[in-house]
Amino acid sequence: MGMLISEDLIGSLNETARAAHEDEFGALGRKLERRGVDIEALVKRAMAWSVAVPTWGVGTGGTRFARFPGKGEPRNIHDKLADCGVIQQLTRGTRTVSPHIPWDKVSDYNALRQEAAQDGLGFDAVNSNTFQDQADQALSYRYRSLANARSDIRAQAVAHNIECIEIGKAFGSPALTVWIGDGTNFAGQQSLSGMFENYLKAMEEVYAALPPNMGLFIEHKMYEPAFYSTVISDWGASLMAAQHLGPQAQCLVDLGHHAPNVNIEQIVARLVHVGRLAGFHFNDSKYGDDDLDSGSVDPFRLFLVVNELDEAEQRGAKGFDPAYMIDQSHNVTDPIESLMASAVEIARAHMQASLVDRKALSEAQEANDVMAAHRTLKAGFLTDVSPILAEARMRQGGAYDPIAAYRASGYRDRVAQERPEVKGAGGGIV
Ligand SMILES: [Mn+2]
Repeated sequence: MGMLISEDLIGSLNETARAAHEDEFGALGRKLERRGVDIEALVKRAMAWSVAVPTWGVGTGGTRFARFPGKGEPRNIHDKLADCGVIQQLTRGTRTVSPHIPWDKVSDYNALRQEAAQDGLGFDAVNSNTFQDQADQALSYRYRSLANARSDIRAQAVAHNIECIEIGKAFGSPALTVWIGDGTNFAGQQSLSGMFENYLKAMEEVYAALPPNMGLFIEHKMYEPAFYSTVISDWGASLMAAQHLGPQAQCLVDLGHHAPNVNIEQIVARLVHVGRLAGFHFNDSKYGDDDLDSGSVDPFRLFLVVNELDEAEQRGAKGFDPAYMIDQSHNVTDPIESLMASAVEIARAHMQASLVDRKALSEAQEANDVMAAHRTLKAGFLTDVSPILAEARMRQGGAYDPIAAYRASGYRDRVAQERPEVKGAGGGIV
C-alpha cells in the first residue's frame, strides 16, 4: 500500500494555494515577532504533534437508535488502516492508530505492523471490549463484566483483557485501555460497594499480567449503558482504582464522559498533579457523551483542556507523558473528513496553547491581576494559527487543505467500488 492519495495531486493543490499561504504565514510571523515569539519554533512544534486515530473511528457511527452506513465503509482492519493512512498522509498529525479487540483481531500481528508502517502508522493503546457479547463467547455480559456478581463471568472478562495485553505486546502498544459499561439500571440491582470491590479484584489480575513497560489506562464514564449507577463513573473512582492497582495504572480522561458543565480542565490538572494522567480522548459534547467532532461546538473548552496539558508539559510535570486519541462517532459525515477536521482542530488548540505567554501569565497570577491573567490566556486562543498548521503539514508532504485534497482525490468513490455497500439500520455507537 502506501501513499494512498497521489502525491502529485497534493503537490499541485498546495502550489495553487502557495502564494496566499506565504502571504498569510509571513504576516503571522511578523505579528508574532512583535510579541517576541519565533514562528519557526512553533512550526517545528506543530510538526512534532500527533494524536492517535481509533481504528473504529473510520467506520460510520450511530446512536442507540440507528446507524446510517456510509459509502465505501471499511470491511476489516486492513481497510481501516488504509483510511487511517489517508488521514495521516493529508494531515501529518495522526501517526498512530488505536486498535480495538476483538474487532481488529488478525492471525499475524507482525504482518499488520508492517502493513501499517507502509502508511507511516504505528500502534497506540489497545482497547479491550467487555461491553458487548461476541459470537463465540461462552458467557454473556448482559449483567456486565469485570464487576459482575458472578466470578466465572469476571474470570472471562479478565482473560479477555489478558489476551489484549498479549496482542498489545505484538502491536508494540504502550498501554491497554479498559473501559467497562458495568453498572446498574435499577436501585438495588447490585451492591454499589460490592461491584467496585469485584472490579478491583478482577483488575488486580489484569494488572499482574502487564509487562513492565505497558500502562493500564482506566477510562471513566458517568453513565451509559448503565443509567442508574456506573462502577467507574468519575475521576475519583478512576483514581482510587489506579492507586489501588499500582504505578502502571493511570486515569484516562475522555472529554465526553462527564456531567454537563463539569470543569474538565481542572480534572486534567488534578490528575497531572498526582502523576496519574494516562492521556486524553478528544471529542466534543453538549449534553453528555454526544461524540461530536472535536472543537465543533466548544473550541474554547478544547483550548482550555489542551492548555492544561501544555502547561504541564512546559513545566516538566513529573511523570507527564500522556497518550492522545480522538474518540468520537461520525453519524452524518464522511468519517475520514471528520477525523481530519478534528485532527486539525486539536492541533490548533495545541498551537494556541503553545502561544500562551506562561511567564506573563504567572506574573499576572502572582500579582492577582485577574484581567491581565485572563487576557494573557485568551491571547493564545484568539490567535489564528492556521498558517502555522498549514506550513507544518506542507513541510511534511501533507495537504494545505486536507479535506479539499481528499475530495479532489476521489478516494471514497474509489474504495466504494471494492467495498460492498453495508445495508441495515441497526443501532450501535460504532
Ligand atoms: Mn473514550
